[in-house]
Amino acid sequence: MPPCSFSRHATVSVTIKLDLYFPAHIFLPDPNKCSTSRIEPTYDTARRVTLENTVPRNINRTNSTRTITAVVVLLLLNCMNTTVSAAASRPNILLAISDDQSYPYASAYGDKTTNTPVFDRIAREGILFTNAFCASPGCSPCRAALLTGRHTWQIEQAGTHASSFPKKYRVYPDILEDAGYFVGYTGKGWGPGNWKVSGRTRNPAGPVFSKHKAKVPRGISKTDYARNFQDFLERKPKDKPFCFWFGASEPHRAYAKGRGLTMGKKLEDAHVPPFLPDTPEIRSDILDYCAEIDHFDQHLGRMIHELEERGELDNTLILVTADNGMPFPRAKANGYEYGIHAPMAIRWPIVVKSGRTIDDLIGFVDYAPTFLEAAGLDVPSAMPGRSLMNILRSEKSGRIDPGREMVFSARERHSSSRWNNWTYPIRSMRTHDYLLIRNFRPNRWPAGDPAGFQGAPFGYYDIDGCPSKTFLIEHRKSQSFSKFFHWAIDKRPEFELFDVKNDPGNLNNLANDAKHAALLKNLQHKMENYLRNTGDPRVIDGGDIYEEYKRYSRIRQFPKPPIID
Ligand SMILES: [Ca+2]
Repeated sequence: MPPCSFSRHATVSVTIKLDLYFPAHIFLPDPNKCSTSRIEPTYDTARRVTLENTVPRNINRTNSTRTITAVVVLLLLNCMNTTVSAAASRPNILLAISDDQSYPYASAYGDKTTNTPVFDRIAREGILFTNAFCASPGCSPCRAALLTGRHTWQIEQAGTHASSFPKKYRVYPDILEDAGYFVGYTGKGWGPGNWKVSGRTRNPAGPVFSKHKAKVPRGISKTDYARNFQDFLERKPKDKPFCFWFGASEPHRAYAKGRGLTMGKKLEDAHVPPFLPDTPEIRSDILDYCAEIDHFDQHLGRMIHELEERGELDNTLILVTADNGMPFPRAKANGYEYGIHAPMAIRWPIVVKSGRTIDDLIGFVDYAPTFLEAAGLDVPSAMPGRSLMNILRSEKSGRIDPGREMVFSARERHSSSRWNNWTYPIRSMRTHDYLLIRNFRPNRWPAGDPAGFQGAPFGYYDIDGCPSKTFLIEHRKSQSFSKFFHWAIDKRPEFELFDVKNDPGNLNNLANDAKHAALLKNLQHKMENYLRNTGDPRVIDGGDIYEEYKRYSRIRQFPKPPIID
């Protein structure tokens, strides 16, 4: 017998009665822990439907006889349906992740060029997060960190781009599936990379639901994400909660050039980051990027409509974000703000008080622990991330958790863009006011070797091919624009320090500024300690192991550089 006087039936009955009379947030003894903890009386949509179907609508405090009758009926129903209720009391989990979208490109953040009413609704009816940071500025390592709840430097090959995904690192969809969840994904799961070579039988994001295709404009994925989600829901057993990964391929390049303008977006509305030239060409490229963000948002809207139709929306924890920053020079594949700072919002109305904006620093390693805790599961000790449940349950806005002092992001190899398929190792540490970056191999080219491949005049292949990259290369000697080119491609010092509030484009490196010397030392110490304590090979033994991890995508050949490090 557990050392506790509450049975599961008794607790459920009390919970239902409270659901009739009291607000959603009440503290009761937890029968499992015998300590005061939170119980969500309106947690269970299936149970609430039962309630509405069986209890007279006019039940009230003055009609005690009918109230007692209702409670007795509910007690009996619960005795009959304990197993079903136990499963249904867990929320559905919907992760919606776009591909290459930076903060603040969503209309909820005030961006004028994106049109994201669905993201805005999630934020309005839940929480808008202003400080969520990707685990890596690249697709596969960031997705692997999200899936495992571990930093990229803790998951071997999965911590670099387009490699493999060792089977020993468990992912949250598998853990939830073992706990009774129905699991699936559509669009882009974990990738690019080779999960089969690791002995896995499916993408780490789960079983794929991507067979439904749609007619779409050029540049947009043919996968009909929302229709596939519908397919997934139709296959879901009624008594199981679900865990679904909606991975859009947008706004990853390539874009149909000029599509943003064609859609009616205006050049003057485009938010041009400080490290890009403010020209019509760049603005138009940004409009095309925003047009693809809109596509992601529209499919999310169809998914939410589907959940509403099925009565499943309010018991679904929806988290919307992006895997890394915008595919522009000095953004994606960089440790700077526009490479790692992501849009993020969460809606889960039976637990989360709406209309809040949270400024706490959030890392992608926090999401798997959040999903597991929301599902009532233990968070494995190997996950360094911290569940967001305390923030979700809080009713406050602003900064909530004083323990959230810093978040980390990391990259190794991105594209094949240097001699010998070298990586470009970066670690970023973001506090509320500063961004510290360590470039572990400062003799290498951060955006890739300058030499082109197979006759191309220029390389820099860690920058996606695009009109903005072409513009920088073509204007590299222009008096007005050469600085933008050099910001994107020049070699960087080992340490960079930025004041993120006054320098959101991260252009003024304070690492050599005497006034910031003490701060730099303090932050370097914190970064070193954290990386060492979490087993980062880069600080423990130099991290040359990263050069050995196989890349499964295209490999390019470059001339041997003068310095081999
Ligand atoms: Ca991406």
